[in-house]
Amino acid sequence: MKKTKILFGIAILAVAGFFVIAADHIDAPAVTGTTSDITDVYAFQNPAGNSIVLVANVQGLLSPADTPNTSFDETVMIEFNIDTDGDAIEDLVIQAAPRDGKMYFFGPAAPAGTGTSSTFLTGVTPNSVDITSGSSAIVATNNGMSFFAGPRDDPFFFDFDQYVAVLGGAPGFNNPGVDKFAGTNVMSVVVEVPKSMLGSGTSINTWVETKKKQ
Ligand SMILES: [Ca+2]
Ligand SMILES: [Ca+2]
Repeated sequence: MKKTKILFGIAILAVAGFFVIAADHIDAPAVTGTTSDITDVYAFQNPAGNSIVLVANVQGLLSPADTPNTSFDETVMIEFNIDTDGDAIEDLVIQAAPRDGKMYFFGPAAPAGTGTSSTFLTGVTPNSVDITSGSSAIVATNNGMSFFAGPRDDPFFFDFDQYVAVLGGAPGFNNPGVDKFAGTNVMSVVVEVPKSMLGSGTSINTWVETKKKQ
């Protein structure tokens, strides 16, 4: 259940970000509105329980009008970190990098180094998927893995106005709430990985980093 706790922690961070700077969907000025700007991270099992789906959403608060003009930054790598032995240090990574209309995926494989700097995995054959431009998703599947990259409706639901009201003394949230993100898009990178490719550990912790080419 450690994974659940980690995901909850991410949700809390997002909420805290909201309060301070309007949204975690808008990070520091250097990354706001770019592929470096992570909005949310999701990880869950497929219904059969034999694979893990990892989702990194970036570049939040895109309007439908702006979405067709938005693309992934080719100088930014999105790295999924996967810790399989509970020490909060990545044992495996999956790296996603766009080039000429395709998103390339490297891994899962052990990274050359851990921490804040990353280099592309070597000795692995990357998978790729055509980057989706419209609402109809292009999904590529190879070797039991599935891949997607492109714009999606932002799945993060948050009743921000009522959140502010609760902070001001309101008794609680309404049912149903009002999704402040309704009608906005994110750029989404999704990879589904068989558990058999993630080692034999008893837990999986995962987080996402974005890395700008130096
Ligand atoms: Ca580890
Ligand atoms: Ca890393």
